[in-house]
Amino acid sequence: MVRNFATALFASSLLLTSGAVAQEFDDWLQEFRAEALAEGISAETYDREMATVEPVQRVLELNDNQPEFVKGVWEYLDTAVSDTRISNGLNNAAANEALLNRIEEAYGVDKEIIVAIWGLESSYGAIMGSYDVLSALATLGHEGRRTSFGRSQLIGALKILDREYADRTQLKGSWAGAMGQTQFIPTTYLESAVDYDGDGRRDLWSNLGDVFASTANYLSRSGYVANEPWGFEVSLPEGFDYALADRSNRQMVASWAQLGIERADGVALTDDIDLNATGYLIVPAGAEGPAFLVFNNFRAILRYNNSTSYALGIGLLSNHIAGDAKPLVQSWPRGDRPLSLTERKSLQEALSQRGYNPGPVDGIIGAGTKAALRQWQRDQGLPADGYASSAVLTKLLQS
Ligand SMILES: [Ca+2]
Repeated sequence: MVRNFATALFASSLLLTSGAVAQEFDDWLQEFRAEALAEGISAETYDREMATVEPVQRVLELNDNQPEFVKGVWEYLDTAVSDTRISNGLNNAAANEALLNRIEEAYGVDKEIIVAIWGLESSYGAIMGSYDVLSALATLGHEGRRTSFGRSQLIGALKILDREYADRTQLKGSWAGAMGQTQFIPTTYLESAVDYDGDGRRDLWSNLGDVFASTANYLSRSGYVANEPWGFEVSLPEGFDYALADRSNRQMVASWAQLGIERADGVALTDDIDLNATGYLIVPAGAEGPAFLVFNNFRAILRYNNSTSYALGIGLLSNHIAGDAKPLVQSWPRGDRPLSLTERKSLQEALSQRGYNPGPVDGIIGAGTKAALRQWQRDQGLPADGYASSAVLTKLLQS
């Protein structure tokens, strides 16, 4: 009897809890309504579309997920630039050659880069995400570590519906609200999507002209420069100061050539390129791995997804699609590995204990930690690449 009573109490408190959560989410939707209306969304659109919005547990889980382990850039590239993705890219580029040529000409963006983005974002239209974008964005806007992103993108998605650019059944995408064949978030859609075929809709889900032109338009608006390479592998002279390999250190090709940097494929650095083209050096796996000189177009690709691995994946895949890929001269340090979150924190602690200032012990290898690591490497007579690998942590702990 008592036990039954306790069970009943427990069950009713569970119901109360989930009821309270639902009520709280509904209250938030009501509160957000005023914000959406102030942004120009009609009350009719808001009430019609938001009536069916629900919090998505899986979105919350993915949003909270800060992985303990990260992949080495080479592992990422193995998938991004796999044989399958290359051959599908060649086939898809050939099947759409005339359309891609027209769009390349119109926007000044290399068609191989457009195809590579299409390939990485959705496997050439095969995987676009099946989350209801409004529900996913409302979930992010309501709670978690990206509420301002969720709210602004939710407003964007509602504008798309309010202006009838797309209907609700089309508004499917990734858990973070990226939509269509090249995965535009709603605000990017509103700013950069193009109705290339002139049918009155900016259809990034099923119209390839709209997909390619929108992607080219976004890259162009992000500073893409026609007739400039994204980058290429380089070889660095003996004793090179790796502190120069930094995103903030942008120099003209002529200056890099003066430092003794050469193209890894043996072509002179100053051949076939505007000597005033400005680039920076990246060593994505530290001094033990390959180095690349990257230009404005690499930065434009980073505006798509702010990850060096991603931009490198796009660049290398585009070389394959253009038919001029060369194998890397310097191989990746596959025997080493990037540090886990716990190890990144112990690296920061160890630097701090040795009198270097890496900033807060948060496991984020930002500019401060890199500078501290470089200083320690310099003091040890090691290449100052600031790359936090398992090998460097071992040396640091032994020092
Ligand atoms: Ca269209």
